[in-house]
Amino acid sequence: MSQPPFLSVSRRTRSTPFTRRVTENGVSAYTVYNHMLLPTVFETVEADYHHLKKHVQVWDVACERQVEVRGPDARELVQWVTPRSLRKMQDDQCYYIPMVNDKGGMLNDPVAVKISDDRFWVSLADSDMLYWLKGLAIGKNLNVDVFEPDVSPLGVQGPKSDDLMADIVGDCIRDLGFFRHRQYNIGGKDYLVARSGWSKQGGFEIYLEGTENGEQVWDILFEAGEKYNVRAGCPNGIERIEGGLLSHGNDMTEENSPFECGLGKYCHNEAMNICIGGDALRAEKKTGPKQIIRGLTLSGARVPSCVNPWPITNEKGDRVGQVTGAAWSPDFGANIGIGMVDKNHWDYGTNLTVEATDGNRLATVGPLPFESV
Ligand code: THG
Repeated sequence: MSQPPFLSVSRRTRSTPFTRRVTENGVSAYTVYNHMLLPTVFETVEADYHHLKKHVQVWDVACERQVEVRGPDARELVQWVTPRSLRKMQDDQCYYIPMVNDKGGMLNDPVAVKISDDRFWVSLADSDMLYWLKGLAIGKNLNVDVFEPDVSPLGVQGPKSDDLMADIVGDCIRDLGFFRHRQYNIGGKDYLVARSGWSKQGGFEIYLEGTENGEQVWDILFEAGEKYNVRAGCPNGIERIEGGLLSHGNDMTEENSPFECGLGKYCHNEAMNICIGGDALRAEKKTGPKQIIRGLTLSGARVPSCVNPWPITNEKGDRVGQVTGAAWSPDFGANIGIGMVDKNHWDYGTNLTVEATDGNRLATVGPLPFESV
């Protein structure tokens, strides 16, 4: 087997306030996300997985870039771009929001962080929503500033993350609700900290403002974390499939609707009446989607990584879907995958064929997230 290619790092593949620490902690692979470095592996994906599910990790997820929307029309702009109703959203809440185009296709699936009625951060997945939001604000002549602030989320993920954070900021953080945020003092400075993150192991995201204190915050976490066996980590390709966490650009693109992505619960009638793409979404809500995201269990030896979608076929050989992520799950003792499956084939228990890179596999359709063992 030939070595995988290296990534050439330059100014365009932006570094983060934590990159030096990530390097010192032995990062072994990166991807690029929002034009910024995102670690993908430290030891091995499988070793990182076991550690994440048992201890606590610090994640450089600065690539979850923020678009700040600030001004009297901030809420109007954010509500215009999502079918999720923001009416009940409180000033300490984060909402997972589908962002759709004029046809109802998924442009992004960010976390919206509400700071006040006239100030939101839209914490992006990997697509250039800064220009979409800026363009819409200009086109509609809204009274808002739209810009990318110098804010870099740092994840603290894993079952021991509450203990670690409580040691640093006090036991009050244990009461922070899921997808709620508050200011906490770390090393003499207040930061917005939310209970959120791209794992199902529990944890927080510290929104570092400015670049200069990145290593200080990192070092505080590692010093206090020694007794919890803290390590540098990153979003994990096995754990995220088990947990059914979607990756925009991989599991879904602009070709897919929120209903296809299992995000129909975030499409509210009152919001679809006013948001971009709302007409298309209301029509699809009546008929139902033509395909839907599912978990798949694949037979055979350990699967290779799924770089480009693997076709799913039925017994006649017709294409009825595609797998967009797959991995061997040690805890399930099986190959697990995530993918879109057409109506008529999407019932749990349906057996299909997946054309993986290294050959065909039997596949059984099941729920997402995978049900815990
Ligand atoms: N945190 C922050 N920004 C982000 C991500 C994050 N931006 C990029 C990316 N992740 C956006 N995508 C997701 C996908 C899933 C979730 C969050 C962001 C997530 N989903 C919960 C789940 O599926 O269980 C449910 C959340 C809910 O229903 O409210 O957490 O991770 N800052």
